Amino acid sequence: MALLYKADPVRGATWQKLFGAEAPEIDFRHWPDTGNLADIRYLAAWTVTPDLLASLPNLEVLFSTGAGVDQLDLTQVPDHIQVVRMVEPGITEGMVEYASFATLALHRHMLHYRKAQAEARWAPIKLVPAKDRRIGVMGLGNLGRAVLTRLGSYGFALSGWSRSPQQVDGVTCHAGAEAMPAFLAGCDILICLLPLTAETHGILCRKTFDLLPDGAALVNVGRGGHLVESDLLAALDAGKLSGAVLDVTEPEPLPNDHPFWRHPAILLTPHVASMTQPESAARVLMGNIRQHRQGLAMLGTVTRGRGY
Ligand code: NDP
Ligand code: OXD
Repeated sequence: MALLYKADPVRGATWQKLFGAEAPEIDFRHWPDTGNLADIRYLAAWTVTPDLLASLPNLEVLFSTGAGVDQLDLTQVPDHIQVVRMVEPGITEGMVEYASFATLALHRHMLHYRKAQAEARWAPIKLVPAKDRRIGVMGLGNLGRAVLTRLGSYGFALSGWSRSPQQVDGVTCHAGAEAMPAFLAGCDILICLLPLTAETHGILCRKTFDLLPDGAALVNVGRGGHLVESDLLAALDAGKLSGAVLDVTEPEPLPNDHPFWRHPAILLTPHVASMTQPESAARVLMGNIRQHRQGLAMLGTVTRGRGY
């Protein structure tokens, strides 16, 4: 029974060592050293091609090496293969840090001060207490919940929005499309932590921005495909939105002449909000393979019909 790893080679070398030491019963194979392809039951990859899948006749589970699975064309993955995304503490902690940083930067007017400094202007803005700043998170999954819990420690007023009803301590939760206007009306800072699916594609658009309070700000840490870029630029230029922190774009990287690079109200980072951490992720993968060998549920199993 073998696991084939085909992704970042540096992480692969770390995982090979860890599997050798902690899960010797799992035959870890690092692409391109595949050995006999018929032995491979598990594949860990960021993306796959139909040819690769077709070459693995006994594949049972495809593990995404990241938290999202939108980079995989699930229609190309045969139905009998389970798809599992990465749910591991390293990704969660990275996202909690980044979302805290972005929220605090917007809350404390750092985009304004960045511009003022560049212009040698001393331009203080009145401080808003955290309890009077309303933060809303779209997506109450593994990451959205963890982010809200940490933001709660600063005293912000918190709300969240998901597809099905959820409960998170200290957070006003909304669910479904019909609850979206009420949710958005209470977000001074809106954080997108949704998976990219057919339903969520383009969700950060003019209609959404219009439902936010005037001067609200946006943090997009989901996927570039969530955002309608021209609608964001129009909302910033009209003053409807006051700023945006964007970690994800479509495409990645952005072309050099893209307006986001130089927009004074946009803080752009190159998809670094969070990263799979090799050690903690390897242990989650080992745990999942052991669960699967025993016929038990795995952490992060994707529901194909929902796309996440
Ligand atoms: P989860 O699958 O755990 O959570 C997804 C949440 O989104 C759930 O609450 C779900 O609702 C909600 N949701 C899904 N579709 C809809 C919809 N149509 N309307 C309303 N809510 C919806 O995902 P994670 O928290 O683990 O990750 C979220 C995303 O973060 C990833 O898919 C990835 O795109 C992004 N990410 C970005 C990183 C970066 O570095 N920028 C790093 C890691 C992840 P329900 O609870 O009802 O199921
Ligand atoms: C992920 C990501 O999905 O890095 O893990 O965005």
